[in-house]
Amino acid sequence: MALLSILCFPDPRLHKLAKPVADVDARVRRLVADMLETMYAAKGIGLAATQVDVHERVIVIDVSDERDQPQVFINPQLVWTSEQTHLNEEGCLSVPGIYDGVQRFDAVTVKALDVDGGERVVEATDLLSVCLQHEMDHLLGKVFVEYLSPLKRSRIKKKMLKAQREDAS
Ligand code: K1U
Ligand code: ZN
Repeated sequence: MALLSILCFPDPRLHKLAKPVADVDARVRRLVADMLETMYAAKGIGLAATQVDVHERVIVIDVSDERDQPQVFINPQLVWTSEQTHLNEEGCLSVPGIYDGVQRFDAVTVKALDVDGGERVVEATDLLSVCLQHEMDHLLGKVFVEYLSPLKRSRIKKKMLKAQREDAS
């Protein structure tokens, strides 16, 4: 397994549209294993392949307290959303140190392939629902700061660029 590097906002590669996975083969299983290792090392609850510069529809999530219940979603499709929405505090491993509120569906049903290529249908609520919506946005090239006001987004962009310049020097 290998630790992958996570792209940081405002890297333009975070805005690429991910393509469907054609075949859940050894290469994809290796990507999933590396993404899980990377997500756990970064102390995240989710990670989309886009964030590690792989533009394929693969997501890993673990919202368990014990961090021992990894979930894999390959080619995820949103098949149902609740009418009710809720403002949730979100963070993102690609926008370190920034947390803000995003309106999301309370519950969603997602159809996807698992790591063995089998179909799974997941009815998600609470943190799993929020995380799935956040990660599926990544696959569409959307970062959560795009839901915030232009002023907030521009302040976050400046802050991230300054931090990246300081890290590089
Ligand atoms: O996609 C990512 O960058 C992972 C992200 C997932 C996420 C967190 C919170 C709400 C929606 C999606 C993270 O794991 S950020 C770090 C984190 O562990 C966290 C932050 C806020 C609340 C709960 C967890
Ligand atoms: Zn994110």
